[in-house]
Order: sequence, then C-alpha cells, then structure tokens
Amino acid sequence: MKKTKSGKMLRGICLLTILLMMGSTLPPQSTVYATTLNLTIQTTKHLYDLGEEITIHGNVTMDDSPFDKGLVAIQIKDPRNNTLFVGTFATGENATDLVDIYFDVFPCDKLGNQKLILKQGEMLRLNATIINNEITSRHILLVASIQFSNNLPFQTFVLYNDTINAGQRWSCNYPLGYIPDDAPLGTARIFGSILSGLPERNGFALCLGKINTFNIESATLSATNLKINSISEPGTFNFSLITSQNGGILGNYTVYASCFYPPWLSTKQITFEVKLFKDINEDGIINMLDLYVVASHYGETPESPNWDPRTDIDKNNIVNMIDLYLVAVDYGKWGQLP
Ligand SMILES: [Ca+2]
Ligand SMILES: [Ca+2]
Repeated sequence: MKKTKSGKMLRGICLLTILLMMGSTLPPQSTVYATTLNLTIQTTKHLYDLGEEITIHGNVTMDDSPFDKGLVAIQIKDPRNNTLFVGTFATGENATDLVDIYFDVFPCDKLGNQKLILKQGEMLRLNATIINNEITSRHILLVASIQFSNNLPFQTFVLYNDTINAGQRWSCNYPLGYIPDDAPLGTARIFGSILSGLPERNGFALCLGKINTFNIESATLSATNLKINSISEPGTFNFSLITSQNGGILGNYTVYASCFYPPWLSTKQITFEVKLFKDINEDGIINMLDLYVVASHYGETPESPNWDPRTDIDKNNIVNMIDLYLVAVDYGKWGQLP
C-alpha cells in the first residue's frame, strides 16, 4: 500500500514538473488572452432596385463571443458623397454610455416645447441639448438623422461639432427646413447620436443612441401605423432604409460602421448599388419608351436574331405580356444618375 502511495506521489510530482515546464514555455499571458473586438457588417444583397428596402445588419464579438455591450455607429453616404444617415445602435441590453454626457434631440415649436405632430409642408425645428457631466472637456459631434415612416431617410444634420467643456450645457432651437408636401404620413423617427467623429473618419459612438418619434399628418388624414425595428439577438444590430422611387440617387452607396469599446476600435466599410431595374433604355425613368422597347421585341426568344436580354424582365427566355406588365407596374419611377 505504502509503495503504491509513494508511487502515485512520484507520478504526481513528475506530472506537476511537466506542467510547470510546459507553463514556462507558454507565451506571455497578454498574448494568450488577447481580447479582440470584431465588428462585421453586411447588406442582404449587393444590388437593389430603386425603392426596394435595404437592410444593413451585422454583429460585434469580443473574443469570438457575441458582445452585448457594443455601440455601433453607422454612416451611410449616397453616390454623390452626401451623408444620408447617421445612427447609433446598441448590440444588447448591456450597452451603456462610454462617457457621462447627456443629450436629447426632438422636434419643437418656437419656444422649444416638444412637438409630437407635424403637418406636411410645416417647418421642422429641432430642440437639441447636450450636458457634459465629465470632469474633462471633449470634442464631440451631435448628429440627428430623420427617417420617414416608410424607412426613407429624410435628412441628416450635424447640430454640434465642437469641444464641450466639463460641466458645460449647450442647447439650440433651430429651424432646419420644411417637411416635404409629399412626405410619407405616419411615425417618423429622429436618430440622435453623440460621436467622437463621423464613422467615415474612424469616429465612433460615445453614448447610446436616442430615438424620438413624431407623427407626420396631412390636413385631412391622421397618422398611420408605427414601425419599430425588431429587437435583435444580443451582439447584433440591424437597420433598414429605402431609396425614393421619385428621384432617388442611382449608383453606389457606402456604409461606414465603427464600434469602440475601450481600448479597442473596430471599423468596417461596405458598399451596395441601387439601380432602376426596368429602365431598359437607361435614361433614369420608366415610361412609354421602355414599354416600347419591350413591345418591339414581343414574342422573341434567345434564338431570335434581335434578342435583347434586357427586355426579358422575368428571365424566362421569352418576351411576352408578363414582361410588359412588369415594366408597366413601375411606370413613372425615376432615379437620378450619380
Ligand atoms: Ca427609361
Ligand atoms: Ca419574360
């Protein structure tokens, strides 16, 4: 018994020595346990028809696990290099402000009181407030993006782009422009973001995003249904937008995204393209000319001498009533060439 016991002990010591030796050959702990913050972003497709809903989604991981404390800043630029949208998305319930800065932004009247209802054609004023509760001053950007009820981005405003001192309170009440006469009715959203800079320049979100809503009404009709983004899985985010079927810009759009969680910064950039699918003669509008081109190839198949694949809209290898119908349903849609 005694022999077996000491034998066990000996084996134990040997094992311990081997483990210690192995330990001494391991790289330093900081390398083994290096933490990595990784942001991914994608669109559901690369090519969209004008007016089609575009969904941008992504995830944030820390050491390959879903990260539910992320603040993801997104910036979307149109083919003319104008910023269409800026927003801050949390990747989970544990996301918190990275700095102690209070802010809010909402539509208001001349006195600064919040307005919950605006009429088509009415002046949009925004009331914005920033309070720096930190003990240090900081350069920040306050950006507000407005999106109509149908997910069409309206405008993006940089309301503050300066240093805000420790303890400083800043507020404004700006008239920013008119709600278009043909603005979609229903619940519009204002996305407020406090950023270190724009994502296209590696700026990132410093605070949780703020979303305030208001109703756009016409003189005769009342508000319609509310559209709220579905709640995502922890570690993920998503955002949907559309382009206007009446003058949306055709071409390549760029999405910049960033996520900062001290001390790690992860940034990504992707593009998607918007085309006017049934604009056969590529003049930016779907009208009689496009119907005429399809009609002039009526009945043709790939074996026909004048076969034009652009006229076979549904790609079933014959130009017929269905192709004419598919062009006709988009009659009047138009986009601007970049
Ligand atoms: Ca056309
Ligand atoms: Ca066809």
